[in-house]
Amino acid sequence: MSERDSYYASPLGSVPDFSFNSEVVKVFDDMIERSVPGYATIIALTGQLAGRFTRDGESAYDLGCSTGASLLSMRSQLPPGARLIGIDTSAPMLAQCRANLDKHPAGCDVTLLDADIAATQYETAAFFASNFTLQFIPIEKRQSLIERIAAATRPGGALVLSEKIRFDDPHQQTLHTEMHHEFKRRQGYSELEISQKRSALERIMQPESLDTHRQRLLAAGYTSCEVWFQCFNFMSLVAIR
Ligand code: GEK
Repeated sequence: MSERDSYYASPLGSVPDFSFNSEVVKVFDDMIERSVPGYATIIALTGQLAGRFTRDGESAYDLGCSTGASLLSMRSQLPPGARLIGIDTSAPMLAQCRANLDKHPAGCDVTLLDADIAATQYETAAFFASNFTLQFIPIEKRQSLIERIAAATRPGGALVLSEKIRFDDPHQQTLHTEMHHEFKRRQGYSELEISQKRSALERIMQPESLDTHRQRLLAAGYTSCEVWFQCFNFMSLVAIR
């Protein structure tokens, strides 16, 4: 577990765009746990889903692996001869991820790649996890990325896609945004921390609607997809190839 997050506790004047830098990495585990309702459940059950789809000798990917929470959960459920591949563009995230994996070395091999998930050639794999990463990819790149992931998912394999979402209905959008901010206040974040983090993410994180995600997954070649978890404006889908 990281240090307690107080990254946005002091007034910054003009708030720079959010970056996955070494200062954020120090507090990242606490930040995401106190910012995403249901995060611990999604991570634990990503492992359970990975275990169901991945057979001995097969590969599974974690896209945007950060400090390794999903990789550790997946590795605890995968057969010993499986192979895990974690990808991230942040070198400090990958260094912390390697350190966390080395603290709990039991289980299958894990390869970490310093790479852009939108520019990666994927090998055939049984399972892909993308937990809160697609939202940072420019919208115009998302369709072709999901198509390449779908093409690399073996028939019968799956993608777990977790994202912050927006709602087309303005009443629902307001309700879930306010419920999320209330969740953050109850996790100990101040109004200043909530508003500065929101400004920092505004330009670099673009949530889409559940319907947009669903249509993209089906158009890309997944045969079915269903929401298996949702809490306010955060959800996780499982798409089956
Ligand atoms: C978890 N999945 O703990 N290619 C690769 N990685 C990227 C890219 C990209 N183009 N853009 C951003 N990232 C994790 C949490 S965090 C979500 C994922 C959040 C990486 C970025 O460096 C960061 O580590 C991660 O995606 C997003 O379940 O902070 O809200």
